Amino acid sequence: MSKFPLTLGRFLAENQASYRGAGDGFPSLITQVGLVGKVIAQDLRRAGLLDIQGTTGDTNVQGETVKKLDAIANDAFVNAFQHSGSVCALASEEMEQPIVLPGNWPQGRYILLFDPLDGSSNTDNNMPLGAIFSVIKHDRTDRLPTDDELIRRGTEQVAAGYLLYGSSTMLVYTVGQGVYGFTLDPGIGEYVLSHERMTIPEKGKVYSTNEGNYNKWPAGTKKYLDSLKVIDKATGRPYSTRYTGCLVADVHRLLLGGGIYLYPGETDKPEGKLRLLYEANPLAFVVEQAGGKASTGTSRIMEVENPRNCTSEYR
Ligand code: AFP
Repeated sequence: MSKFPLTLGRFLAENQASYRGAGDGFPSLITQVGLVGKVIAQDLRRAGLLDIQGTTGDTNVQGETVKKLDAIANDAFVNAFQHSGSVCALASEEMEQPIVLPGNWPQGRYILLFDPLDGSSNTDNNMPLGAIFSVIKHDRTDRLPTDDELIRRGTEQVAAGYLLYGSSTMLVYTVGQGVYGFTLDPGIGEYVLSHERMTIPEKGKVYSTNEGNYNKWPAGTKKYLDSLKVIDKATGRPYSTRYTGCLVADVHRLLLGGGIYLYPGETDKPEGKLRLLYEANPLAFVVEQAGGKASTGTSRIMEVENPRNCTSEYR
């Protein structure tokens, strides 16, 4: 007889201690994230048959071409959350300005920052995609958050995680008490606990990076990368390369099998590509909670002071 599935809803009901740090509103918030995942996964399963591939013709605030699926996924998050009563503000990699909910709308104490569709260069080739979310709290009840209050250090996150649209759809999150992974069972339309307390193996065999940029990297980065390819049985080298172009998928592989992901700064672009608020901070929280390390190369990602000069782009 098959085991009765431990659904996300039942897991949250039975394990209140597992989200206490994030507060009582967390089950409702994570359920909404899961709903977005179901809606988008359904579209992705039929992507080649629907008019949802290709670009919208617009450029986003990061200066990148907007894919139709970027816009669809962003709308899904906004629609799921703006009347949910879970949040008071939303900020997305795809939106020029954050949405601070009008005072007379249902309000929650959370602020949700998200990358609605991670790895969008994969949209037209049936490759993995993801979404990343970061949750911070707005503790004042007398007024809504200002734009400045949306930009915090990673250590202030109360929850973070991702949706992975791969051969199956997964919802993975942490509230600072370990990392939990749920797989969407399409037969019953529920997320079922599949990965309890995900822990990164101490030693991995894979590095994941866009090595096409090698000649743009500073000498130290090149040297490090070269060292991963040295043949040395004692230290388990050389590493293998695996790179999907979807950060969520590459980080998920590392959570399960260990290894290294890097998107180095370039000589002419030392800050690199990954966005601190929408990508690096939330995944750093997950990685640390799974026993790994997340570094800028010189310091802990989650301790990077969110520089005010990032706000024009909401990086
Ligand atoms: P998008 O979400 O804008 O597609 O960016 C994806 C991403 O930030 C991350 O998911 C990938 O690891 C990385 O960019 C891929 O960038 P390259 O195409 O430059 O390798």
